[in-house]
Amino acid sequence: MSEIRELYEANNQGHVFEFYDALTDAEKTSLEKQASAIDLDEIADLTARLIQTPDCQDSGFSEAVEPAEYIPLEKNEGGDPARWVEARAKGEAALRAGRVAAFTVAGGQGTRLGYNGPKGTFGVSPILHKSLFQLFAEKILASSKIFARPIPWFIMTSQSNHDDTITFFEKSDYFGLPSDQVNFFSQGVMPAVDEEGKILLAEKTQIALSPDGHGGSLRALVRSGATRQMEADGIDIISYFQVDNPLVRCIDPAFIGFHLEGNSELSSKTVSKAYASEKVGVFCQRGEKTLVVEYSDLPEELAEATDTNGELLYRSGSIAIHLFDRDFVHRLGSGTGESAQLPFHLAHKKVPFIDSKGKINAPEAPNAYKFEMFVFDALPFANNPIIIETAREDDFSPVKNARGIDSAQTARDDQLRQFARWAAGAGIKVETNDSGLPAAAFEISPLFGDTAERFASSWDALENKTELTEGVVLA
Ligand code: UD2
Repeated sequence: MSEIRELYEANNQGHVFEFYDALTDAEKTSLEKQASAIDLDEIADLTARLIQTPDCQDSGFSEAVEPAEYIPLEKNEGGDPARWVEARAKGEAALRAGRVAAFTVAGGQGTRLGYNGPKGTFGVSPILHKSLFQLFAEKILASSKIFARPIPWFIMTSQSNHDDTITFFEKSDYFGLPSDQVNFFSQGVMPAVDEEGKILLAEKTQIALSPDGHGGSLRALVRSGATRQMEADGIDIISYFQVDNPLVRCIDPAFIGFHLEGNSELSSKTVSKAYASEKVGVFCQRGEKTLVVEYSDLPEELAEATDTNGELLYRSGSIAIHLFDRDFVHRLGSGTGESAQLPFHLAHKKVPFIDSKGKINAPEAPNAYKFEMFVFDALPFANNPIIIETAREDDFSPVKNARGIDSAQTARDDQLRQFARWAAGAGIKVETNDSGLPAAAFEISPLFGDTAERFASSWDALENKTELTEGVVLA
């Protein structure tokens, strides 16, 4: 019996090799490879702690939690415009020095959107239906040109969308970016288990594996060699954003400046929650530690509690935009340092599996547990974490659902509103409704202008100014 099979037998997971003897040599090797990548002690420990004694799960929420402090936007109450000017200059200098990389987590399965393909390939821009990846590529290219330094872009995929993601970039010629500026790596996986912690088989040759959560990005950055490559290239700031947000400023000088000024290992952007039940985590403080309490863990009465001004008390929403210090990622991603390991969270899901008779079961109710890490759980480990406020309309409009809130439609409208604001700011007459939505849909490419100021200067320089009527694209 092979060593790995013996190990599985000894750990009460021998059923994984139930059909092994009837497999071809190639299938045997493949199953052994999958099995060797799983840390059985970790699975046993997670089963005992999270599944069998669920009260042990630390959601981050406790009595001692208070709303976290943040740096207000320059235009908002308490904002200090001079401080923002200084931060912006500092960030621009770091960009000109080539210290920044962009990083997108794109390993999620996009189940809620119901789109068949890597989420980043989903078309979102109002006229040209540019994909999320294309918008990010053009924003990164625009910043690379402005700061005269190529900004490397790291993209984390998952096993199931890795090849399709790369093919998409190859077919589109990397949207104008030099191909060696774009780096792909796949995130880690965790097996799905039943209530007793038994690892499920998806097929006779295949363990039921799923991505280890966006928190897995830290160890994937280390394992893939990305942090070492960054070190060799003089990059020490990683600009992290999710694949689902077409409005995100992939590269934001003011944010970078605040991160550097505060000597922060992990900085985050916040917006005030739009309503109490909005599905974003909230930034909190527990003693000295900053943390995010996920929306599903914040008790309803606290989510709805208001302060003396009638504003939500826990309003500081996490929109999953962060800056990581490279050495911090390396420390946490390689699990060095005292208890430097992100916790796992449990998800109870429907997972099809093969039973001991070799029959495929498609459960109608959740039958299995998946283990995921969340990237914001890195916050309590970080020295000097900084949170800055950002304007929702310029940084956050996620595409999560097929329709309704946070859908392709809302993201399209939010892009159009941004284009209309920029146009109005440049003195162009644009007819809008009360919500700021322009009557005629037009599109501004990030390469024409990726901020209000850069749009205005490109517009100024434009010789043949067209009217911004339906379908016009400024590229
Ligand atoms: C996330 C945050 C929420 C808020 C919101 C903003 C969590 C648990 N919650 O909610 O607090 O900030 O985003 O939009 O994160 N991903 C991977 N690999 C994985 C899982 C996810 O790369 O294994 C990526 C995924 O491709 C996407 C991002 O992580 O870019 C967010 O994942 P999600 O859609 O599961 O997060 P959501 O909407 O529950």
